Amino acid sequence: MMNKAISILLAGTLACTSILAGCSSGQASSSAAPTSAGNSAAASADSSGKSYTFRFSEIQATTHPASQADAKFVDLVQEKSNGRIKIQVYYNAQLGDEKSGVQQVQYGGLDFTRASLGVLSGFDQKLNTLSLPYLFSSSDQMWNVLNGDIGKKFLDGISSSKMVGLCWYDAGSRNFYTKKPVTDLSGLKNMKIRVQESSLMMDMVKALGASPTPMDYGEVYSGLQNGVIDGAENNLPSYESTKHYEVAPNLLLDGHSRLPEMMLCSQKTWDSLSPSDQKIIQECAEEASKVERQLWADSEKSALDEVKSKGVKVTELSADELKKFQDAVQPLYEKYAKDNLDLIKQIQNTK
Ligand code: GTR
Repeated sequence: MMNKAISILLAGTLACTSILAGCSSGQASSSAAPTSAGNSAAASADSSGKSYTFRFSEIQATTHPASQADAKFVDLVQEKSNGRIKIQVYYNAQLGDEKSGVQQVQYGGLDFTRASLGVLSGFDQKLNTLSLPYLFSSSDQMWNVLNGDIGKKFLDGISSSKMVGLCWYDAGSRNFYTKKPVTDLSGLKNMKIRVQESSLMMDMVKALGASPTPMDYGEVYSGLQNGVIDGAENNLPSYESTKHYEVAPNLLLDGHSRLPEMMLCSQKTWDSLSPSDQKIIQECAEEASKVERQLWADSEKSALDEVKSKGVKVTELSADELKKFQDAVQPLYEKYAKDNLDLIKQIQNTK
């Protein structure tokens, strides 16, 4: 992962470059700077014919399924716009960490990003409801919720934060991984566990008896290596692609949270597009979501095989032990969703 100071500097430099580009072509938007249409056949189709180069911030490495789906999205947009709409993805947090990526999208300094609900619920508190531990019992059930009215309502709700929620990405279920072996709930007691910057995730770790330490994703590897933290929690493709398993080789498959992710467009960028270009972006995002879901399923399996082959000790929980985890987090439902219990029921009743 890139050093934070360098990445902020780089983000600043790129923003300036982009602002200059915007100024020279006389456009109001800093990053949505139309240039002369490279392909006049495309321009004569059903759009205004403007060309754009947008920026997309992705904190994951290029091998991660989210990154691969971002790349698919970019290709589809380029293809459907006949090359007029180009999107450059900056992987590996080159444009800053996840939270600052969302902030930049919010004020229009960046055009697109992809973010976990763990981070997004800091922007739209309603998303805490969807982030509750053990809310979804399977990936299929989660997708039936996300692809239905409830998912649509939460995507649309992000517009109050000056962003357009384009589609959902799967992010599997999250599991604890630790330097020392942990095989049951009591083993987590007082362990320093890294969490995303999320009050719900902090409360969840506390409810399970451990001590939450919020930390940037890019600092988790060294945090584990130096012993600043005893463990962390994440889904399997992230555990594998970051190589956190090298420094925390004990994986506890407790599947505490399914935190889906959203692809976001800046409202400012969105408003600069014609309705037909908006349609292209929306349709390509939905297509990328389908691709991501499949990529995710494949990579969850291969990531588990990969970490096992690297010597990771994997613990599965008995039904009784799993119930202890589920019981311990119940107070979070009261704290984060007491006004939304009907919605919780509706989600839980979705097959
Ligand atoms: C990953 C997610 C990232 C980031 C990370 C984290 O699963 O894809 O966007 O939120 O978790 O824990 O910081």
